[in-house]
Amino acid sequence: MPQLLIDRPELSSEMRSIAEKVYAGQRITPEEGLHLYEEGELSFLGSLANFVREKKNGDNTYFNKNFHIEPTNLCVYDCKFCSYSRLIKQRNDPNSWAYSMEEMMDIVRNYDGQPVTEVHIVGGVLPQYDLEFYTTLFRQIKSHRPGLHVKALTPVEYHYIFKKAKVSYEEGMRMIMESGCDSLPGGGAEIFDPEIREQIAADKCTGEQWLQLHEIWHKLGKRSNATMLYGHIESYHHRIDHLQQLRTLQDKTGGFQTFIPLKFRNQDNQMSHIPEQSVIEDLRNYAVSRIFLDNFDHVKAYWPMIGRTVAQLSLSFGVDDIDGTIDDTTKIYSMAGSEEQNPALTTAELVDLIRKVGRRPIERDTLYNVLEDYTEVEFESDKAFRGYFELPVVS
Ligand code: V47
Ligand code: SF4
Repeated sequence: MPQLLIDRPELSSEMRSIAEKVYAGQRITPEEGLHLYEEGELSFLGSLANFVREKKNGDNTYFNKNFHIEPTNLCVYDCKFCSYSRLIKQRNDPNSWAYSMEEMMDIVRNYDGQPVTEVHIVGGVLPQYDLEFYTTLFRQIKSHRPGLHVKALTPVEYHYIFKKAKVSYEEGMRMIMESGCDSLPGGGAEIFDPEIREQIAADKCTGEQWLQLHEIWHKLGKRSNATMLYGHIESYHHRIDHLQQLRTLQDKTGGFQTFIPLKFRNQDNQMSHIPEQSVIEDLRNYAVSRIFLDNFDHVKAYWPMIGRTVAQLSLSFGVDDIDGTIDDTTKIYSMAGSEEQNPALTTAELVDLIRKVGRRPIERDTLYNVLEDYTEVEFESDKAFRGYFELPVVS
């Protein structure tokens, strides 16, 4: 099958040599990555990325049972792409919120008795949500439900709260680990290039600081995710630079679990004049990321951001994870114009999405331990559907 791709007569010698490298399990260079972005045709990229995906994960397509807590959308920063945040002076805006510790614990308690395995905590940055606040929150969650994996906050928050508490990155990271934070989500990475970052996300932690905090976290033996915000004012060159910096850190620590490309959504933010990229470009981006990041085990299409249909398509373009049930607990992407306005999927719906494109639905925990293989599991809804077609025909 791969041979068929290489044998295409119209393939340039550069593309053939890249394909040969990928099939031989060799790493491609940044120049070759750039060439894929600039010249790679969709079906060619898809075949190569699918080869890598199947080599690493077969048909397995991972999801989890999770919910989010977004402590506040008030923020001291003013990222130009952010539709979700409000400045402190807008605290009376009906679309702003700031939960107390007790309100956040109520959200956790709402899931008592439900089979969720992960809480994902991320939101705006505010002085009152400081190191003391978050370490207390993590302790309270763990004491209420020790088995719930706490995936919380990004270097954007950590840089801010450690500075305010006058602790070093190393001390701060140890403190949050000891208080019950289990892993870091991938947010806040945006684009590492300083010139682009300055224009879209001035003042918050730099790309270098983002990488440094993840490195320290990995050296404590913990895992994290990585993202890239694409499809705004960056060029392919900036994307490759970003991917290259992630690949280099991953060589050093091996601590990243999954890479999540985040498509710039343009509703109601200061960059709304920039048109969103096409679905073809989204699929090309998933594919190039999968091919380039040879040392990442997983690439995720976050369905509340990209929509469930494109998430399904992405499974043929290098993606092997579509995130979780979510239960309508995040507003970041509904406020930015995603087609998913109330993101919530039942297990049966997630499984159905994955099965319909011929892949194996696997429920995982945050660290990719397999919890259940749903390939052959039948849901009540499947039975009802089959029953409908099996009704005896009355003449
Ligand atoms: O850092 C904000 C992005 C991120 C917009 O680790 C936007 O499993 C596009 O990182 N258009 C936070 N993107 C979300 C995030 C994440 C999501 C799902 C799973 C995981 C994980 C991590 O959202 C921010 C920023 O890059 N973002 N606004 C927007 N208008
Ligand atoms: Fe604040 Fe995060 Fe939005 Fe930036 S992306 S304004 S840091 S909430």
